[in-house]
This record gives sequence, structure tokens and C-alpha cells, in this order.
Amino acid sequence: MDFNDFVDTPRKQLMLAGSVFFLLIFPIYFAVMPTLIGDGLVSGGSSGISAEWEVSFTETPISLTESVNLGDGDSHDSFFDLETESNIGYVMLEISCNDNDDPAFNDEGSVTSDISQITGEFEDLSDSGSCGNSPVVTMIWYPTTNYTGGNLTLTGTENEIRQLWASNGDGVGTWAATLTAEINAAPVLGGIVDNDEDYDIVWTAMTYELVLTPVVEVEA
Ligand SMILES: [Ca+2]
Ligand SMILES: [Ca+2]
Repeated sequence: MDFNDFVDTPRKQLMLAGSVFFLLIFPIYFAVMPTLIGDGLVSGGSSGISAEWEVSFTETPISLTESVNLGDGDSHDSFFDLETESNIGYVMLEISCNDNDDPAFNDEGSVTSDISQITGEFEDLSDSGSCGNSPVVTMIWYPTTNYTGGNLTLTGTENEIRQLWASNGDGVGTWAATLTAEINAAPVLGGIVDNDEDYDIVWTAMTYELVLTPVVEVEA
């Protein structure tokens, strides 16, 4: 039996061609498939592919506003209960006042925070200012490091970027601060022209959802 015996009919030729096809295609299939699986499917679908992404933030603020009237040396404790499942970009406290009783003798405010009831590593802040400036005191904390809310273009896997831009539960709890008023009155004979001030206290937590859009480069 020589080679011609394998190919002397059209049916035998077809069978030989089929055998050769599978001899070639199986090694190629098994060589290529693990590569495809390793890059994409096993390590989490599309999130495993490193790519360039347009990163933006859909922001939703959670706010608390209160107003207090304080006399000289009076203090007020303000509490902001923050519970959210969302990521928290920043938490800001702004205190303002507008002393128009005797504008040349501006009242003042001193603020000390208390972060002892907050999840995560944060530092207490302390600051003071004059009612001639608005706001008198601004304090800000970042549960998401370096958060600005501005758009970014980043390269990496989707998982890497979502881990980078996350607050991981930090920042929830009861934010607290104590405001102490200092009233400065113009020295006017016959009466006191200023003995109190109205302070506005605004807490804002900026929560966000991450929006990732792959950057598709169109070849010219
Ligand atoms: Ca005053
Ligand atoms: Ca006043």
C-alpha cells in the first residue's frame, strides 16, 4: 500500500484533507485558548483588561444646615450623622456669620472638630476667623484620598481604578464640631450695641459613583 492508495478516490482525498486539517487546528487551538482565558475571561471579564479609561464622578451631596444665635463666650455643639453606602469624596464644614451690628468690631468664631465617632483615619482640626470674612471657618476631610471630582484619564484595569477611587466605608459616622462665639462690641456710651451673633453651620458630604468609559482610539 503506497500513498496513492490513500488518495485514489475523491472520498479518500476528502478524508485525508480533513485529518490534516484537524492535526493542524487542535495544537493551534490549545496553544491560543489559555492566552485568551488568562487575559480576559478568568481574571474577571472586561475588568481584567488593562486599558485607558475616562474617569468621571457622578456626585450627590448630603447636607445638614443649622443656624444658632450665640452670646459672647457661648458654645454650640453641631452633629452631622452620615450614613451612606456610596463612596464619600470629601466632608466639609463651613461656618459663616455676618456681623452687621457694628461692622468695625467684627465678631468671631472658633471651631474645634471631633472625629472620634468616624470610621477611618482622620485628624481633628481647629480654626477660627472673623465674621468680616465669609465663611469664617472651612474644614475639609477626604475619605477618598486626593478627591477633586474632576475628570481624569487613567490607564489600568477597571478593578484597579475602582480600588483607587473608593472610600471603602471611611467617613461614615457622626461628625461633630464645637463652635465658640466671641462678640466684639463698639464702645458706645449709654448702651451695648452688640451682644450676640447668628452663625450658619453647613455640613456637606459629597458622595459619588464612579463612571468609567474606555477610551477607544480610532486609527487614521
Ligand atoms: Ca460686633
Ligand atoms: Ca454681632
